[in-house]
Amino acid sequence: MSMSITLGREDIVRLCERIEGAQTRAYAIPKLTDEYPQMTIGDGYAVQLELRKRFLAAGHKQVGWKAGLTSKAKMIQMGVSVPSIGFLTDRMARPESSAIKTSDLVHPRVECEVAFVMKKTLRGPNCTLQDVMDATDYVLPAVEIIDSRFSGFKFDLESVVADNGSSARFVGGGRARYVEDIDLRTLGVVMEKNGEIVTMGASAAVLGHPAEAIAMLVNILGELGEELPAGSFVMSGGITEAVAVKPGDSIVARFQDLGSVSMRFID
Ligand code: 0L1
Ligand code: MG
Repeated sequence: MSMSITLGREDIVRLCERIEGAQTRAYAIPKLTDEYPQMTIGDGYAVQLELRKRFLAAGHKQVGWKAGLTSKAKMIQMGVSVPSIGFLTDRMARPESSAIKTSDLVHPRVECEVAFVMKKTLRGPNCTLQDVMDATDYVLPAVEIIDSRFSGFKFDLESVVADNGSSARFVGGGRARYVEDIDLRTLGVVMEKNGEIVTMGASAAVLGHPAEAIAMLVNILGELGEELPAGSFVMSGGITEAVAVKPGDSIVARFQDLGSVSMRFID
């Protein structure tokens, strides 16, 4: 993956402001490549970095990272062979069982993920699944609420990366477990919406093993000249497909061995 930056500073700031407006005021925008067809993945990460700096300067605290597009099905669908990464902040976190507002989101969808909490700092390149297992303090179940800011979900990897991997909200919960006490590859998960099963899957859907997604995230961070600090909360990517939610919906994600995570959505 080329991380080369081709856009000038002015264009990066302009695109960052466009994304920031869409995220904070919850409106849809056309994908960025409509106007910048030559934009690279590196340009997307430059816009994402600008966004992160702005949020941190405004007092948001970064709590970790997320890997996205990590299931083979999603990668094939998008025509990419690498996942995307995005940052997570305290403003995106919501407690277990909470009511999540949708009026400040564009078109939210939920997906079940395994989250890792790190006890050692990791650096790419060449970070492996085993390195991730050794550096993990514990894992817990999570639901990510993604919210692509692009109209009609029409996007490409460059635009999604600039939009911080569609990050919007996340909920961790259930029961934390040490990685050696469970089989992270074969964890089953069932998602219920309003009491009906809407999707299900097994954690192997994420690159064969969710820790593999964390290793890829660390290697992408390495290409960007960054590391994954100890203490980070890291989401490994959707096991199930993303399911649309609207006010009045309640979601329960039941994870084998890890308990469940629930939330409801309000206007
Ligand atoms: O978490 C993710 O898998 C990111 C998905 C990005 C594209 C989308 O919004 O579906
Ligand atoms: Mg996700």
